[in-house]
Amino acid sequence: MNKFLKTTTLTIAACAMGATMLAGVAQAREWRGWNIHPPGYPVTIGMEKFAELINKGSDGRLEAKVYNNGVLGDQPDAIQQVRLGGLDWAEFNLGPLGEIVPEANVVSLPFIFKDMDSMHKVMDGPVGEQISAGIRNAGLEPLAYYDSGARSFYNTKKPIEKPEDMKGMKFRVMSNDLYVQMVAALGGNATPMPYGEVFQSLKLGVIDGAENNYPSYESSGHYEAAKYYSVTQHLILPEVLCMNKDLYDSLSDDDKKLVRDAAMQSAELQRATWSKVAEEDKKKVEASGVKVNEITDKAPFQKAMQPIYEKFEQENPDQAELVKAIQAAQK
Ligand code: GTR
Repeated sequence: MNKFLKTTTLTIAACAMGATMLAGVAQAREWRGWNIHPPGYPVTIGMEKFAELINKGSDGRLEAKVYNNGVLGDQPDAIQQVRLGGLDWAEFNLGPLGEIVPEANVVSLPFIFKDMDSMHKVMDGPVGEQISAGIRNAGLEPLAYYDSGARSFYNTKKPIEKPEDMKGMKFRVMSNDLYVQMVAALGGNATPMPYGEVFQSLKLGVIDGAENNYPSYESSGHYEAAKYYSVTQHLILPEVLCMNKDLYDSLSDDDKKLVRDAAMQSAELQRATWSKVAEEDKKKVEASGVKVNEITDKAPFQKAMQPIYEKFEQENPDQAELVKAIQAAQK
C-alpha cells in the first residue's frame, strides 16, 4: 500500500473507532465492512443490502456499515484484519483468499470451471461445503457466495489471440502465486500488485496489462488506459461474503439466523445485478473504443496450464481430490 493510502486508511480506521466509542453503550458497536468496489458496483449493492437488513431486522441493536473503494486497506491486508477482528466483515475474492485457505485455492487453477453454471453447481455441492469449511478454519465465517463472472486479459498494446502474443508483456495479477505461474506459463511476466495501483501503473507504462471481468475493468477505469480486451475467460472466481468468526459465534441463535437470511437475500440481489451489469459494461467499454476479441480456440491456453495443475496436485495432495471432484462434477 502506498503511504498516502496507508495514512488515509489509518485515519479512517481511527475515526471509525472514535465514532464507535463516542456512541457509548446505548448504541450498537458498528460492524465495519471492507469493500474494494465503488458505490453502484454489484458487490456494493449486495453488501449494502446485507447491512440494511441487519440494521432493520435488529431494530438498530446491530449496526453494519460498508466502507467502499478499499479505503480500509488492500485485499490481502483486509483478509488478515477480518480474521483477527480488526475489521468485522467483508466481501473477498477467492483468489487472494486462496493464499490462506488451501481448499479455496483450487478455484484459482486456470480454466477449472467450464462456465458460470458449472461454477455455481460445484459451489452449491460438497466441494463448496469443503471450501466453506476451509474458510471457517481460517477464522472467517462464510455467509454467502457472490458472483464475479469470468476474468480475461487486457492490455495497452495489441489483441491477444494466442499465448505467444503475451510474450514480453508485463501483467498485473492478484496476490496469489498461482497467477504468477499462470502468466509465466503463457509467456508473459507477472507482477502482483494491489488493485488500487493498477490504473496508475497502466497509465505510466509500469505494466502493460492486467486481467479482470467486465464490471471491474469498467468501474476501475482500466478500460480507459488499456484498450485491448481479449476474452480468455481463464478464471471464474466465486467471491464470499464473510465475517469474523468469533464475532459470528458470539451472536445469539436469532441473530445468527438474521445474519444468514440477510446474507442469502443480499447474494440473490448481487447475482441478479451481476448478470445485468456484466452485459451493460461490455457494451459500454466497446462503445468507448475498446477492441474486444473473442478467442475461438482456447486449447493452447488451457494446454499451457497442465504443468501448473501437476505441480499443484503434487504440492497439495489434500487438494488433489478436490480438483478431481470439480472436474468430475462437470463431465
Ligand atoms: C475484482 C474483485 C476484487 C479484486 C479485484 C482485483 O474482480 O471483485 O475483489 O479481487 O478484482 O483484481 O484485485
